[in-house]
Amino acid sequence: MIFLQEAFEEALKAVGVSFPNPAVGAVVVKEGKIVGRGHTQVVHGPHAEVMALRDAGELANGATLFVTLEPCCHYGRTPPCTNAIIQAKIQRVFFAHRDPNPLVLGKSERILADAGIVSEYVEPPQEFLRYYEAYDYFVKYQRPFIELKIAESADGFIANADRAPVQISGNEASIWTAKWRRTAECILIGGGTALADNPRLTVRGVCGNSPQRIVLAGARLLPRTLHLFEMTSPKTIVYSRIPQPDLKEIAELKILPSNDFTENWKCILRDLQEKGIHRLAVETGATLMQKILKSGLWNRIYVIRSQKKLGNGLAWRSGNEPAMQCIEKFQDDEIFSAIQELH
Ligand code: AOF
Ligand code: ZN
Repeated sequence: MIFLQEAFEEALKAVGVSFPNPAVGAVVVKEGKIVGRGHTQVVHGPHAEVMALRDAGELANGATLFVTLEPCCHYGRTPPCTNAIIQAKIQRVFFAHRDPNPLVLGKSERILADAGIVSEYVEPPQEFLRYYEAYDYFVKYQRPFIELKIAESADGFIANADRAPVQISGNEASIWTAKWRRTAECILIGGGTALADNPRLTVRGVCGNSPQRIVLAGARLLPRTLHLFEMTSPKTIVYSRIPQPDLKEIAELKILPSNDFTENWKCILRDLQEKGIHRLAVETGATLMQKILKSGLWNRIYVIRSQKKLGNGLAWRSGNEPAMQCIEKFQDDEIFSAIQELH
């Protein structure tokens, strides 16, 4: 369904903008052509459907609406999208996910049917099958969905022995990573990775927003020269146990309360929960990965395994890892994943 794919591309523009509302995209289609597009605006602003219908104007009359999430039918901070759809005289609605919000779930289909509008659930495109996994989780548990990612060589190393950065995975995996990053509102790395790899953590090569950057610096001092501090809007958030004099004014500094990793991790997750963040992407090195796995406070893990061997280097596995399944095969890499039930 090409138009649903287009609606998801729209939805990506709302990630990191619309939270705590879900990031939704919509397109209005008439005679095989897109005549209106829209995505969810900042909270209190219009929903995706309203934006797309405004964009289409008169052309919405008799048209089909493709929307990534079941349209809302309740008065929240904004009026129901079902009203806007009925008023615009849309003929048919396709949506790709049922809204778990109890005020909405399953109700819009009947309201639209009563107005003579057929609405139908259709499965999302393959790439977006897990797109609303984090939103569903947030609605159910009021907590962010935590996704971990690490890349290893065929012989299980994540870096050379001297910790010098080395490109392990290939081009297709880099695109996969960019596409993964753009679905998260926040991305977190450890202080060790920040210092060794000096990453930018931006979304490049594909459309989408770069997530808010977060560094868990622990007891490491970070210099202001890192790429992470080049962009000051929004400022990168740095959690540390020590003051970071070099980062005053260029980062959002937060002091961690404890010497215990799990306590600190809970504190970070609470902050994200309060902000209404649905998905946290974590790109870890060996130490942080093992600490998070040990804490049990994570939801999904991705391991990119390259066909390339390093021969020697920094290993990350300690036996703590869950059993994983291959979910994607590329020319140079395979992606393995596991999910754990966490309430
Ligand atoms: C839609 N389209 O783009 C979004 C929806 O308080 P409100 O009025 O902004 O409503 C928020 C709820 O609406 C949110 O909890 C979720 O159930 C739904 N989000 N619905 O039709 C959208 N973002
Ligand atoms: Zn709505």
